[in-house]
Amino acid sequence: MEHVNSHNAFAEAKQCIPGGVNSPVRAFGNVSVEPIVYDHAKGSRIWDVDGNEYIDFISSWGPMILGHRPEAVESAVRAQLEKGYSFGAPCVAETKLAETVCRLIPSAEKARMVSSGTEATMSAIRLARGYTHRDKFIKFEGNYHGHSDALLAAAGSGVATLSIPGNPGITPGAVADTLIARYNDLGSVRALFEAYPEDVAAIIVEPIAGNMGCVPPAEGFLQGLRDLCDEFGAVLIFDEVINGFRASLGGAQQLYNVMPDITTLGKIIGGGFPVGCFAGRAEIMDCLAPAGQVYQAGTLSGNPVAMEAGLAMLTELEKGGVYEKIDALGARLEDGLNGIIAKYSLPCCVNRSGSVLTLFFTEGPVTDWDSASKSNIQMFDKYFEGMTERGFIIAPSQYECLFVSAAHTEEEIDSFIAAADEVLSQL
Ligand code: HOZ
Repeated sequence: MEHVNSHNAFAEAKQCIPGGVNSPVRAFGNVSVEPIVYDHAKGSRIWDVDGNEYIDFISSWGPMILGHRPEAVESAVRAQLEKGYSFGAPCVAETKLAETVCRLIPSAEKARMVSSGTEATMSAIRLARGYTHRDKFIKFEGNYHGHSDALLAAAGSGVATLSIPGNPGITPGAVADTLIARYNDLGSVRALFEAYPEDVAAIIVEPIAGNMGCVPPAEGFLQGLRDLCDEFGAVLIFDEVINGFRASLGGAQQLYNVMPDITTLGKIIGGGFPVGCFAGRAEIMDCLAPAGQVYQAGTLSGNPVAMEAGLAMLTELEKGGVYEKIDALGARLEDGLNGIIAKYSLPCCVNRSGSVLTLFFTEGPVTDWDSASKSNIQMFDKYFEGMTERGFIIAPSQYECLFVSAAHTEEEIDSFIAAADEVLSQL
């Protein structure tokens, strides 16, 4: 494959954008290949600026659950463009989207729209603190909740990928109330509550972790968090920016039947446009200004184009059939990869939750950051390079996930498995 135009475009980007990217994982810091610069996408396919065609398994890190440019979303966006694209004032679509969120997400009674997952999570923490009048919160090592100061401690995603130490720019004061527990380890959470019984405002958790690779919750882990929050009077926040409308139409909370107090959403809820949302029990949500005293705001919050895109996306998902399809494709992919691992006795394992999957280059089991970080990054690099050369786009980091969409076919999954067989046989 020729990558001349991509190379030149990225070189130009580096002149005016730090590192050439607007989000660090995209810089391919975990692998030895240069970033690919894309031109257009449709369905399961994406094309770079050299005209190379790939099957896309990043799916914009999750939002393109129906594949790229589904007709329903495109026509909703076009229709709104004719009517105006930023009002900085209420619009009907934001109410319809909030109603839809409250209908689909089991624990949501009221919802506030923002423009990104980062905004949703940082606002959810502020809200939990304002509601409980407590300062501290618990997060998990290897979980990633966007890039606000207090939440970046021991984070997954790009922080883990690039091994960024200590997060320069974040003051000790900003993280003084951030307590770190171990994912899937209820004992580590209880120990923090017992050390600060009156001070913990909230637990924030990715109910299915997706930023240290895919790491599903152990049996009883989420219910255990619910119970601990009830025992110590803390708010439980599920960060469902990845899992929301992905793990099921009602997110991970519906799949595991554990209800948080606040849920953060992003990615799919915007249909590919920049939307975030936090939603929860009315009693808590009504602490937000102007109903209450906890301040949070945004000029582009509830943007009409983004709201129409999200609404069209959720309406399509509500028609049914998508989750059965993508989960079955995910299972087919998992089986294929496990077959290859067995065939070549590779020190690898696969973690999957529905349509989200990670091939880890460690024997596993991978249940937390400690076990995920044992992965062999050199092997991952070779796998990534081999798959890219064969026309498959996967996340350029061991600590991210592969996303199957409803636009993928069984044939495409089988061709991925055949390519992976070739690549992994040479490791
Ligand atoms: N935080 C995203 C991965 N978990 C990466 C976002 C991006 O680079 O687009």
